[in-house]
Amino acid sequence: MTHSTTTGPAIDAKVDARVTGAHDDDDDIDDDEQDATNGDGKKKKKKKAKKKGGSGAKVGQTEPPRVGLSKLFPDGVYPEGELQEYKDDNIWRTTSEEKRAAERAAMEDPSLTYQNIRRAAEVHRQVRAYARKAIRPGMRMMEIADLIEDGTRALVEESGLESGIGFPTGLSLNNCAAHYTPNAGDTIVLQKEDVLKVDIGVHVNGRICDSAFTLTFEPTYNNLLEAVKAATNAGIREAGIDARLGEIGAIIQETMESYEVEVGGKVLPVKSIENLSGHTIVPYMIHGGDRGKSVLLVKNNDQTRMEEGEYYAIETFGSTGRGRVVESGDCSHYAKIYNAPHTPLRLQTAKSLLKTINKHFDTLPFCRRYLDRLGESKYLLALNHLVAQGIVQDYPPLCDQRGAMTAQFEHTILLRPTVKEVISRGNDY
Ligand code: HZT
Ligand code: MN
Ligand code: MN
Repeated sequence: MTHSTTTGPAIDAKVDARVTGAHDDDDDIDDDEQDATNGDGKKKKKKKAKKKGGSGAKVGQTEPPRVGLSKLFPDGVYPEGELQEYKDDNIWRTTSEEKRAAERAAMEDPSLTYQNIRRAAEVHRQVRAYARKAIRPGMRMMEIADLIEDGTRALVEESGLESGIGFPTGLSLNNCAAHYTPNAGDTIVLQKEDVLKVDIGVHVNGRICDSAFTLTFEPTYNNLLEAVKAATNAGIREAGIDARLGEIGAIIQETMESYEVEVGGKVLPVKSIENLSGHTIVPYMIHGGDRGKSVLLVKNNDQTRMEEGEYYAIETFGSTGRGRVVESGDCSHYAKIYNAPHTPLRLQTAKSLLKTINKHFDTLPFCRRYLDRLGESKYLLALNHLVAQGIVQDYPPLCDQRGAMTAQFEHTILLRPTVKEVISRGNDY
């Protein structure tokens, strides 16, 4: 395999990658990146060293990305995400000696340290930068999934349950908003008219970075994307210790629904999808399990408050359709249910499959492709049995009505004692 290098020697990598990390909002870097990659796809070698202090992303990384992050960050210190001050009532936290002490404690305790999630987030930024460049109409969905997941496995230095993919790569198209990834035999080819949601999960020691963006190849849906990006950012801004979940939903909806989009000469309102939500994340569990909290995308009466130390995936979905999803199509995503009942399994194939799941995924979501690559075959009956027994949860694709278009943007945030950290923020979204 030939990997062209985007940059100079790896020795420069640490400094440069950090420059381009989380909160570099130099706009002309984005333009620069585009110039370097549009066209025939051959122009991969771009001199970056010259542009001081803003050489664009992933210096020291290859294309496709294959350099493990420990090579780029030998001291094990990963870039902080975007820091946002808590709002009005909570601004005292910034200077509170008690809260600063809590922060120090968190930084010292290896089980609580933020380095795990920051490493996952840096992998996310580097993988998605490549995904954005490489994904083109004409590609099969399977190729797209592999391109992303091969990158994630390499950069996170996949190792058992210590580091790896956080959940199956979501590649939902058009009216489908979430939880589609190809199964073996899938023949779908990406079209230039498609609206593709790219939802990537990376974990380090169970700390999952859950972040997603939307790709289009025609300008028609630019406003839809702007609406959803703005709604997600409004949700992030509103989030904070003691913030009420219902109020965050209201602001998300207000922001989202202040946009409209013109499609084929018709003006359509953008609707917040009313039955999708953001969620807490706890180690090895993409949604906070029994005590999980959800952040709806519409105004509601949930008085539950966010709390110090929580991790949230703040994600919003906009739609040109009804703004409601239903389960539709073949299922690809699954996850073991935390606290599943101890059901004795009579079906030997199900017992054996459960062993595989326990060993390779524990409670992390997985998809059929991941079972295929582990050498499992003809497992569908067993898998369906585990679902029927309440041991595994299935997560079928979630789609709005035919003809509707949906978009998503998502970030993982951490409610630190003194400050809100938008872990997955990049110079792209
Ligand atoms: C479930 C299965 C997966 C969590 C949200 C989500 C992608 O809709 C409580 C609130 C991956 C993730 C999830 F394989 N879901 N974020 N990114 N999907 S969810 C949910 O099931 S549970 C939202
Ligand atoms: Mn996601
Ligand atoms: Mn999520």
